[in-house]
Amino acid sequence: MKKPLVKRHPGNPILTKDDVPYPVATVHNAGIVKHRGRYIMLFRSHRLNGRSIIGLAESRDGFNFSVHPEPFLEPAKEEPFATYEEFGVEDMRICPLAGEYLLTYSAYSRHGVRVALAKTQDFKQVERVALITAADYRNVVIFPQRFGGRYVRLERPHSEISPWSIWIAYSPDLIHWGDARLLMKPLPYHWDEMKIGPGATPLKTDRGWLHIYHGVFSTMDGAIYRLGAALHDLEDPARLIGVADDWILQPEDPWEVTGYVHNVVFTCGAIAEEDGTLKLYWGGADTVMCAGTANIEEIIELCLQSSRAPLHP
Ligand code: BMA
Repeated sequence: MKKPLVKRHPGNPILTKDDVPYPVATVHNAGIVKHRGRYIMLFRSHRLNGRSIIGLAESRDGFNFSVHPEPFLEPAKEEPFATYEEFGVEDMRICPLAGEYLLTYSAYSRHGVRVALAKTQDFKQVERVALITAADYRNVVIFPQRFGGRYVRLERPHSEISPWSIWIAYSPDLIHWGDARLLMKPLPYHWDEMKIGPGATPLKTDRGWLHIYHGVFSTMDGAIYRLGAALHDLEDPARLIGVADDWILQPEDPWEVTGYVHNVVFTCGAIAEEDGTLKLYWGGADTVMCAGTANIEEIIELCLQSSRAPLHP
């Protein structure tokens, strides 16, 4: 048997609801970043009313985390955010840029799902900036660098005509976004045929921006969420250098196969270590947090050697 690209951490699941000092039903879909030598994880939890909040966990080694006594972000009380966060806040991504951290998350309300932007410098004070999409968007990841003076993001709008694909958009100020373009679509009869969406904040490597995304396949037993890898040009992230045809991770462990939503591995964050190791984090079955390691070069090779067309005719 070929050895798996992503090696699961033996201590998985690395974080569960039992580690959280306030009442929650799940711990999953966490953004992650290294801040002053520590790993900071911003994870999603369902409260016992079924709506989501974001908690904070901290670690020295990236695998053993302890959770802060209070949630990090709960639905806002102030407008305009209160109206759009009424049903919960979900799936936060962390983008380190120019000495601060940009936080993007899904804001749910009776008006649909849209994406909000907040900022922090220290993970203590958090300031909401703006709602940066209209409804029917999720999974916004911002590149941790500006290109030609502009911020760049990957996003996942949804329409009946063009279901759940990955687009790119640009902004001069993080508030106003435009110049949007379709980059990657689900491929028919492929592991990602139902939908795809941005996953972890893209990681800068010598050979391009590595983006770990999710793809979904629909079966008679429900959907299966897996993770794939794509490599974007360093200078022009709208140019895809390679998209791996094979997935890099699928639900296999019992806590990925069974849980709140069966058969889900879903990432919102990964870390590129200086020694060339990728630390990848994913929610298992929307219930627990898991981690694994991979060799960044091997994932890049997969993107280049077995590349599929990002857009099919
Ligand atoms: C997606 C999002 C994710 C979740 C996944 C599987 O639509 O809601 O947060 O992990 O479904 O339930």
